[in-house]
Amino acid sequence: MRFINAKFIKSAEKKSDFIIDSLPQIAIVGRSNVGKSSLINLLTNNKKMAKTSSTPGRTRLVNYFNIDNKIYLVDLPGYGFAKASKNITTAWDKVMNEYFVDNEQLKLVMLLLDCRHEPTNLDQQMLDYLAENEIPAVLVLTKIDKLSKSELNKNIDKISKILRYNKTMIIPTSAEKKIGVERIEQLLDEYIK
Ligand SMILES: Nc1nc2c(ncn2[C@@H]2O[C@H](COP(=O)(O)OP(=O)(O)OP(=O)(O)O)[C@@H](O)[C@H]2O)c(=O)[nH]1
Ligand SMILES: [Mg+2]
Repeated sequence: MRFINAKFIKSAEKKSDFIIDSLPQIAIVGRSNVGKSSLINLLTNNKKMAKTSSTPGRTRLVNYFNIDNKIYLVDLPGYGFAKASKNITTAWDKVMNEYFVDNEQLKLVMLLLDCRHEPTNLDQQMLDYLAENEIPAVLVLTKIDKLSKSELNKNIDKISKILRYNKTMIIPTSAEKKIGVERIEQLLDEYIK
């Protein structure tokens, strides 16, 4: 699918605010600052669509973007925000769990990883959690403009080994250099059918 018309619909703080209708949902998760909001801006070709920030933990709500009345892209709060208090972490778990469990419209989760860093325990836990709940997930690498081609390939090998995830299925992207849009568009076609 091509993303033509994207529209921010709403931010939800709790389960009763979540959108439940007939449109498929594609969610974006990953640690704070990994580039979730930037990926939405890349896909929708609009730098102002989702709020980005150099301050980690900016997006604390579940944000819904309607794409051509075909799907929702859902920007989820980042995990592993170092400054978050224990309470915020717990609130995060609760909202996430409510979002993921029994969400029949959720067709795919894109789990974002910064291509420069090794996956953390939280990334591993997220991937395991999705697998346990039988939610399809793909790995998307962000910020590939920050590495040379050979460094990137080395890191893809490493990430694929650590997470035991087929490396040909890992999608490299750069919001900065606008790389990866076509592959994600093709991928979504497979999951929203
Ligand atoms: N060079 C480069 N910088 C990027 C890229 N994607 C995101 N960034 C930068 O990384 C920072 C965080 O990006 P966000 O998109 O706000 O990250 P996020 O995952 O939404 O963060 P939270 O909402 O706080 O969890 C910003 O300063 C972005 O400009 C990219 O592809 N290349
Ligand atoms: Mg964000």
